[in-house]
Amino acid sequence: MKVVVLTGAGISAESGLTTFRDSGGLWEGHDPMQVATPEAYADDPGLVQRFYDARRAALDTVEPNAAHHALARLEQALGDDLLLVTQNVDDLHERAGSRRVHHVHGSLRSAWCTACDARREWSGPLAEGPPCPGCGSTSLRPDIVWFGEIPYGMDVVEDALESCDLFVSIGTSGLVYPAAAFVHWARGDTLELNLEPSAGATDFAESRQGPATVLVPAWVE
Ligand code: BJW
Repeated sequence: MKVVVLTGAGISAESGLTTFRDSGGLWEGHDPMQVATPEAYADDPGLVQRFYDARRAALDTVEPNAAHHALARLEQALGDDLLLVTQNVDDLHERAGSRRVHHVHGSLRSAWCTACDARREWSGPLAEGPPCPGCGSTSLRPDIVWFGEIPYGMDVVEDALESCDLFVSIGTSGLVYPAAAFVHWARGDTLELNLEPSAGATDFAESRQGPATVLVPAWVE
């Protein structure tokens, strides 16, 4: 049985990472959604770098939860028949034991040098403008897909959805494309697991409501 699982911010909420649209909170007086754009970065790179530096540092304070662990067990059971696609830029799936995580919106643990185009693992801050270890320029930005940029590895996701038996969407509001359209690309059965019905809930064959730490282990077992 070929399964594609998509995760969003809701799966990490119970680990202590705030979601984008539930919190309604501001960061240094800015809507997080206004910070996650190339235009915001061009206008004020320091502000955007501090936003991501803070989120990168926060990763060290949180742990994967029961939902991340359940998906790692699912990978052990299904092997190559599972494609785990995440919109999240945290590393909680990997720390729960998932070996093959497809990060379509990039990763906080990676920096991208726009001068030499290299991407490399990164754990410290970027706001101070550290030199790129490869070319020495100070052109490192978070390796994150912002609005208007092209998500990573969409060909792999599209192929997997077109040949899957089941697509499961977990903890995402269904407001951001292309992930919001995956339910339409999926050939097989479709299931949503979310705290509340998402914007696309009625497009799924089944939609279950509740916290991810309850719904995901129950679905996997
Ligand atoms: C729980 C829970 C618990 C809470 N348990 N659940 C008009 C129409 C259609 C499209 C567009 C349009 N105008 C522009 C576009 C395109 C645009 C887009 O979608 N805009 C929309 C706003 C309309 N998209 C893009 O620009 C994308 N690129 C693109 O389309 O390129 C073209 C292309 C595509 C494909 C092939 C080739 C070319 C890029 C999108 C980049 C998104 N980037 C961000 C920020 C960067 C990452 C970061 O900083 O972390 O990614 S935006 C932000 O939203 C982040 C997230 O990954 C993403 C999705 O959010 P998510 O995960 O759904 O979180 P929330 O907060 O919205 O929802 C959480 C959910 O969890 C809620 O439902 C809760 O109820 C639930 N929940 N606790 C279970 N305990």
